[in-house]
Amino acid sequence: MAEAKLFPTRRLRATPFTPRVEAAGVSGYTVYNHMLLPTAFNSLEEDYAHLKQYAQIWDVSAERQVQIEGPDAHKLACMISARDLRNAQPGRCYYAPILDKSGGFLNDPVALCVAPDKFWFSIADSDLLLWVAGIAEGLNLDVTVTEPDVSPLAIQGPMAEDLLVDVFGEDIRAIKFFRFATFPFMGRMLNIARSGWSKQGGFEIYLDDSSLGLALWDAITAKGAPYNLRAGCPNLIERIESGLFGYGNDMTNEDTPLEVGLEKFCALDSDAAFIGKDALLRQRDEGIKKKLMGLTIEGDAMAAVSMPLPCLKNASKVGIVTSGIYSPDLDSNIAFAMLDITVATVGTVVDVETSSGMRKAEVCEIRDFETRLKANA
Ligand code: THG
Repeated sequence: MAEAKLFPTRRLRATPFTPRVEAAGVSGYTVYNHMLLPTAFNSLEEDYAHLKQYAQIWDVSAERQVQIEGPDAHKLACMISARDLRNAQPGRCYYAPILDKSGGFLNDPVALCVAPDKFWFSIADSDLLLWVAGIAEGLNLDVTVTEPDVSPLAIQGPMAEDLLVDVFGEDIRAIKFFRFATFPFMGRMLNIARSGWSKQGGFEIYLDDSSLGLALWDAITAKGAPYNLRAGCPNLIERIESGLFGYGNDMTNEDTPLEVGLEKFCALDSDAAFIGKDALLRQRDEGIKKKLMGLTIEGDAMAAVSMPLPCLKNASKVGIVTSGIYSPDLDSNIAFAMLDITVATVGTVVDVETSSGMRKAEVCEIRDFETRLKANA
């Protein structure tokens, strides 16, 4: 695609941290929930190597919160979430597929139970607010559905914990994975969770007052030197190795959790009721026709896949590569591909139509990338 600049307008929102992100030398953005989301600083490969060794500060404000608050908040949260939230506890995060009536993904947020009557759905890139507010209105539920002034700032990497201890104190260490606690900052109490869109460890700070964005960034970077802290962002190479899927790229409303391999986050074997459940149960009985799998693609180091690449078997189309790039640590091109069930088996070889010609590719389990990295380590 052309390397033209994005023209800023009111519809393309900056974040409370944008001035610092710019000063840190952001080299690429994507648009996510109508907001700027950095995609690279130095280069994808340098950012990746640094993320695996040190600490990075990520402006992930674009992971907007859909807030549901009021007497019917829990009821509505349960209805829209395939994840069983019936026992949701304050201080916990839940990866929660949100499905339409056919079982197709509308979003795959992290749901935070902020209080028994208050939930934040920390969303991927789709206008989930409209769906949630529409259901609330249609059912006349006693809730308010809003996008509050909340902007997540992630600290990721193996040194993230020590850094945040220097900023917020030893209590940071007590936060368990996918839990959050509150910490004071300039007169506010911020939710800080042990979570984030990498598998290098780290935290997400939910800043609930935009006017403190630069002060928060500066307070953290002031303590960053011992940890070689740099600005970073979700990294394409690391997230493919780690098996983290991007909504809109790896799955859309055409795909269900069974096809993407996310059924473990869906309450199919309980009496939890949620939108899309009947369709998923039917699909489970009938069997899926396509599945998201891993691929290793042969040949020279591939550039980041920016458009779906056709996958062929005996010259017939059998699927698409949804995300892919060269992994330095695996010394291989790695990818996710949505494949016809007839070829979605480990060891099957398909042809991928890349920008640099046809290449052979071998199907693997997505978790094999992480297994191979651990074996190499
Ligand atoms: N953080 C926050 N909001 C987000 C994301 C995030 N919104 C958009 C996007 N990322 C949502 N997608 C994911 C996908 C996976 C995970 C988090 C967000 C994740 N999964 C863990 C895993 O698969 O091992 C744990 C899941 C669990 O145990 O519930 O971390 O990153 N705020």
